[in-house]
Amino acid sequence: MIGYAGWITDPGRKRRHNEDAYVCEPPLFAIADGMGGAQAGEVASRLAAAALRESGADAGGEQRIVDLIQEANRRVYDRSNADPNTYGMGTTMTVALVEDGRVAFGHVGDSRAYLIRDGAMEQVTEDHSLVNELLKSGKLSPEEAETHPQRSVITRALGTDPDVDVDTFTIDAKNGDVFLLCSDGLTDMVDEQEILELVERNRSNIDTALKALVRAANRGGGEDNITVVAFEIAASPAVHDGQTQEQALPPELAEQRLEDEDTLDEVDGVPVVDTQVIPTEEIQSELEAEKRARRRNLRRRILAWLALLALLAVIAALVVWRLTS
Ligand SMILES: [Mn+2]
Repeated sequence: MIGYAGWITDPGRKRRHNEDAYVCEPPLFAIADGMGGAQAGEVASRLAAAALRESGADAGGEQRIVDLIQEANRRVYDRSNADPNTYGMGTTMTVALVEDGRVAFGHVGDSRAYLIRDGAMEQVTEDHSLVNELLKSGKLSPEEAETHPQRSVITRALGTDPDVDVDTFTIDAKNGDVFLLCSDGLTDMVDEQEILELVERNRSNIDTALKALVRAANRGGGEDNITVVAFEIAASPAVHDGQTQEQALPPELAEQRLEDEDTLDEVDGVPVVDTQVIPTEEIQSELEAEKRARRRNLRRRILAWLALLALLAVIAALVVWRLTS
């Protein structure tokens, strides 16, 4: 069963708005990282999270999650098409549903889910991002990937098409497992080893762990909104003593605060790289074209060398002929 469950969200140090949204309604958990100009990213992620909260789920596994995500996708897509101010908006979404000792996942975009088990941490979702495509095709090393200027290009999102392709998988849970759902504002700023250490060090109080993660992300630059949802699989339910979530605002208040911020002038002038969606097929055909061009080049170089060698052979033959005649 689910022991402790909690969440934290923070705008970070560079952005005035928080375009992340979350769902923490055990046994249903989710995270959404919105994108789109002006404040459309907030609209997208909040619409998607609201769709999940409204429908709710306590059973049904992967299929139920796919249905929820499709519904969330339709809502974002419809609004985007109806409202020119939000046209082109989208959001990532990573969903977990705990049921009968198993955790089912649905995933779209570059937010992440991690499993911490027996002192080790493993990313269980696959990033739908340009950088991950380049990594998989061997074009980038893991070190290069960390600082790649187009880290924010994702290959899949909710809201950009009438249908969305959802990754699904299920993990058999063990007592003591901790699952983290987090936006890239955490994982771009804090390396995995440090995330693991911070959670392990505060294993007895995950609220403290969540705060430590946000602090670390802000220390690392806080370039993006930081949101983490954590839940633990335990033999008995956690005792909630009223101390939990003391720092984070409840959803209504958090939204209130966002609305207040919306009325402020946009004057911070911080250059923020907007997330873009480029489908995997496009990236792959681009890589293919590059490969073909390289092969063509190689062929051309080989021909040039052969021509040069032939020329040298002719000259050598002429020289030999002159010397011997
Ligand atoms: Mn983000």
